[in-house]
Amino acid sequence: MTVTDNTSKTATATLTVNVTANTPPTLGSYPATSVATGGSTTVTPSASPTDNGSVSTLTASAPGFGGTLSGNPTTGVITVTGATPGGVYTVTVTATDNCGATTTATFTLTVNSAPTITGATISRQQGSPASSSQIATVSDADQAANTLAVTVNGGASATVNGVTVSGISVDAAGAVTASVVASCTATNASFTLTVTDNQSATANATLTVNVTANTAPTLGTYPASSVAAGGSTLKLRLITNPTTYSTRPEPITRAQASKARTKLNT
Ligand SMILES: [Ca+2]
Ligand SMILES: [Ca+2]
Repeated sequence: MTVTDNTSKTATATLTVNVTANTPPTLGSYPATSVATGGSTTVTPSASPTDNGSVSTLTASAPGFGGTLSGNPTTGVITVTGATPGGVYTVTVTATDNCGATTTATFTLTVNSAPTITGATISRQQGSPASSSQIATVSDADQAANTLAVTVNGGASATVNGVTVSGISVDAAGAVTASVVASCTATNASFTLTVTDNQSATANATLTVNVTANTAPTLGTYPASSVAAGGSTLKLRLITNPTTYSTRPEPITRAQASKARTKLNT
């Protein structure tokens, strides 16, 4: 540098400017993220991007991903829209500074298809023993059906109007079975079945249980019978039921005869 006065005398000195190298931007870390097929979400990093100069652009890309990924260079937030097709992707986020230096970070993006469930309509008779029925069918595009979780009214079992559903299981084909029993006073009941996949996506369906009335027991017919006063034996024979009884009259004691007569008269 040179200074000159009005008589053209000069003096010089040196100005030294030390230049340190540009540094690339910094990026926070991004969490693994799940989004529904066709859905949208935002992914927020642990820290906003920084730079000694300025962050010019923030971009994101994932090979095979069919949706849109866009980045905010100020906040670092990545916006995912139109996520498709289903699958697991590695998203690379690139921050570029005003000198063209870059820094990258990656995160896993899972595009998840929601599970499906179709509820059944079944019947039970009041007071009949518990039996197993198929209560629904489930599926999921991303995982085996028998790895899906199914609940009834939010739990492993439920009772509505005297109808109890319990012991839910799902087979590889997606058939959901459970033990279903109706009490002696049960009436028609419906239940909400919920299927949940490994990304916590859910779907609901209704299980309807139609309850038929209890019926009275059946009995065979009995013959008119007599017993001699003071006699010591009485011959009785069942005419129709149970059929496994001997058809031959069997001798019985007076005490047995009295007991049988009492029962017949009540
Ligand atoms: Ca820089
Ligand atoms: Ca799924």
